This record gives sequence, C-alpha cells and structure tokens, in this order.
Amino acid sequence: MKKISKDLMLGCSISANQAEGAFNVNGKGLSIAELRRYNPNLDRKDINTERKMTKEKLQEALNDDGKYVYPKKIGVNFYERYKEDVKLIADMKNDCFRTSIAWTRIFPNGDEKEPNLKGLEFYDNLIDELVKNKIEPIITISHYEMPYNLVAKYGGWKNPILIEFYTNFAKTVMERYKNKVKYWIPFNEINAANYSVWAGAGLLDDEHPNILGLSMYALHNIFLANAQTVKIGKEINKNFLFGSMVATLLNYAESCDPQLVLKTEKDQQLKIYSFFDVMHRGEYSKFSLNLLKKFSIDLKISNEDKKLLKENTCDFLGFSYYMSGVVNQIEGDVTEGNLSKTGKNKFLKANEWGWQIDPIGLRILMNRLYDRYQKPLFILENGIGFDEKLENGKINDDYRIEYMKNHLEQIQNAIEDGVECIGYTAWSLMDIISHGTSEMTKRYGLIYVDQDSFGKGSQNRTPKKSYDWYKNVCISREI
Ligand code: P53
Repeated sequence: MKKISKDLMLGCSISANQAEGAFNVNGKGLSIAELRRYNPNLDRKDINTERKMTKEKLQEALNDDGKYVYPKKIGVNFYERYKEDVKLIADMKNDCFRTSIAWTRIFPNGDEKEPNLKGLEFYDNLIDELVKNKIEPIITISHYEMPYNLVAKYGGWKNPILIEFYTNFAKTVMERYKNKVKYWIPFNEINAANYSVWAGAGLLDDEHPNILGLSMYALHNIFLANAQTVKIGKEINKNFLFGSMVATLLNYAESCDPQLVLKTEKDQQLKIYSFFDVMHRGEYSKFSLNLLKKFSIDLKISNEDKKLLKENTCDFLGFSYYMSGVVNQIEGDVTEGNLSKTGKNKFLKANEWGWQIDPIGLRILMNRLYDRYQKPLFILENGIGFDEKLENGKINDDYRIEYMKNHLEQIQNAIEDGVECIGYTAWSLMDIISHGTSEMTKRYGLIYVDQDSFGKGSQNRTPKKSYDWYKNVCISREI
C-alpha cells in the first residue's frame, strides 16, 4: 500500500471532438476532426498512413457520400448525456475533470467577431454542473478541433492570421469562465503539428513536398498564440494557471554505445524538450535553432515575438504519457519525419497497437522534466486502449487496473524523489472515438459505452471494474 500525495489531483480526461457528437447542432460549424473517417479495412500496421489527410481523402469526407462513416460527428453523445456523465465522475469521487471546448460551437467558421451564444450555453451548463459537484474543471482550449473553414479559407496554422482568430476564441471562453475555471491548456499535444499535420496544424499531408518544414512555420504561429493566450488570460484573472501540453515520446537508447546514446539524446531534444523549451524557457533552444537552420527553415522570429514568448511562459508542464520507445539505429542523423516510429524494448510488454507499457519510464521522465524546468507537472493523459466486449453486463479490465496502479505508483515514487506534481487525469473517462483511427474498438474508458465503430448502439454507459477500483483509490487516497 502506498499513500498518494495530498497535492495530487485525481481525475479523468476526454476531448470535445471525440466525445460530444452533435456536430451540426445549435449553429456548430464543421471541425477538422469530423473529417477523419473510420476505415474498416485498415491494417493496424498502416495507422500512420491512415492518420494522413490528403486532398483526395478530404474531398471524399466533404462529400460524405456514404462510402465511409465519420464517427467524430456522432461522438458518444456527451453533448446530450453530459449530466449523466458528470454524475458518474462525481460518484467516482474524482477531484477534477479535463475536457476541451469545441472551437466550432463558439466560432463556427473561426473568423467571426462575435461568438455563437447557443454554443456557449453548452459549456455554461457543463462547467456549472462540474462546479456544483465540486469537480475542478481542467479546460483544453483547443484539442485537434479547429474550424474547417480556417483550413479552407486561410490554409490552417501556416497563416499567422490564425493567431488573431484563436486568441479571440480563447479570450471569449476565458472571460466567460473566469470565476469557474482556473486551469487552462491552450493547445492539446502541441507537438502533434509535427507528426499529424492535419490534427495539429490544419495542413494537408500532400499540400507541399516538404510538409514537415511547413509544419514548423505553423508551429511557430501556434507557439505565439499560446503565449498570447497566457498574456490575455493573466490580464483576465491573475490566478489562472496555464499548462503546456506535449505528447512525451520517451525513447531509450537500445544499448550503451555512446553513439546511440548521443543520438537518443538528440531524439529527445527534438521530440520533447524543444517544445517545452519554448513554453517554459520562453525561447527556442540553440539545438532547435541549429536544426532549423540545417533544414533551411527561417522562422523570421521578430524581437516582438521573442519578447512575447519570453514574458508569457506556462505555469505547469502538462503532458500525455502512454508508452516508451527505443532508438536502435546509429545510421543517419536526426531525420525529418519518422517521428512516431520506434524500436522494440525486450523488457516491456506491448498492447495490440504496439504501445510499450512502461510505468518506470514515467518516473524517469518526471525526474528529467522537473530537473530541467523546475515547475510543477500535470499528467494530463495516461491510459491504455483495448478491444473490449461486455461479459454478463460487465467489463473486468484487470489489465487497465494494473496499468493505472503501476503508473500511479511511479508517479508517487517520483513525488518522493522530489518532483512536484499537481495532477493526474486518466485517459479516458468513458470509451470515446479514437483520435488516430476513429474506431470504437480501441477503448480507453473507465466506463464502457455501448457503441460500435459505425456509430451503432444504445450509447448506454456501464462502469467497468477499473471505475470501481479508481473510485476506491480516490476515496482511500491509496494504491
Ligand atoms: P488514440 C499519439 C501518441 C500519444 C498520444 O490516442 C496521442 C497520439 C495520437 O494518436 O494522442 C493522444 O485515440 C490524444 C488523444 C487520443 C489519445 O492520445 O489515437 O491527445 O486525443 O485519443 C489516444 O489511440
């Protein structure tokens, strides 16, 4: 038995685009997430290809002629069932709950001056319901769900005009919930812009021969929008706390060959630190600047931009952590692309999707991040997906309990190592549409949702065994 630190908030996490559905209700505009199809013939080896959004796939999605389903349009109907879901959170005795605000409910086309009040009403109700139940809302302002119109009309985040549109949106919600929400995450997994240019930056994979290079320009605009949001937010309420959010792709060197260790060091600079650096040190590291130069990318960072980034850093390090990987080839320097491929680790077990489960890796990562930035950490996502079916009305997900227990144990160990950590929100509260593949067979929830990948089912919620286990952890504060 291990006591959990009293400062660690415990909760669960979801996102608007994967859960809400109701994609064309009360004036909501079309978001880029709703254009991601479910492909029933997908071979799991091809996930990285499926993730890509090409001109052809986009056209097919816009036509929506029945060839594919687009499950994020349906979500799991959190939009109508939010009260029931909040009750389940409250009954689980969670301290907090993380979700996002669908940009397209508030600014359907993204470039309007005034918000859609009908869209705000949903979040008024949701946030009130959370507050009423003493659940701290942790709000992601944008989670892979920008208005499609901003892609069609302005070309996505490569266009700096998006900073203005985004900050107008961010300001609207921060003003409105200034007395109810304290924790804000401007962008989900900001590094997604590098490995999923559509989700992260609203770019098409085949719009430019050097799409990764282009994504760096987009990312710079996103960083500026992040800093601008912190600036505006602190003016609205100086007690707001802002979190960065990086998908931490932790990698180890396969051997102690110094060349491989060096390569792994660079890999981690590229995949993890270069993002936190901008949002916490307030500047691009020398490593990043050298790399950009090597690829002839000139971001033309003005003195004004430098000042904005430097003066408006985030308060806590938010991140998702699911697995770790291995760097196993010395050949080749740090390359463009190849951001999510990794080698096998013989010491770890993997799930059906090849995600290598590594609780100790989380402790290692937490120590490294805290050493480097000396700011509190918040684990915003951690969980495991399985294809699950109800058996006698129940899901006995002992594997999920083991996963969460082992990770929470290592978090507590890291805290005892001296790391400051303020929260843990498990991914995910209930089964929702998979981000990467839009399937419903990759279930992460502590609550089962009766819905298949084609959107069929009663959508009824059934708490899994892990729900009862987590409830017990939240009450006893012990693992
Ligand atoms: P799905 C890759 C690596 C780590 C986290 O992902 C990632 C991804 C992108 O797939 O994304 C986060 O549903 C993301 C969530 C997402 C979750 O991980 O593809 O913030 O929206 O659902 C799990 O299996």
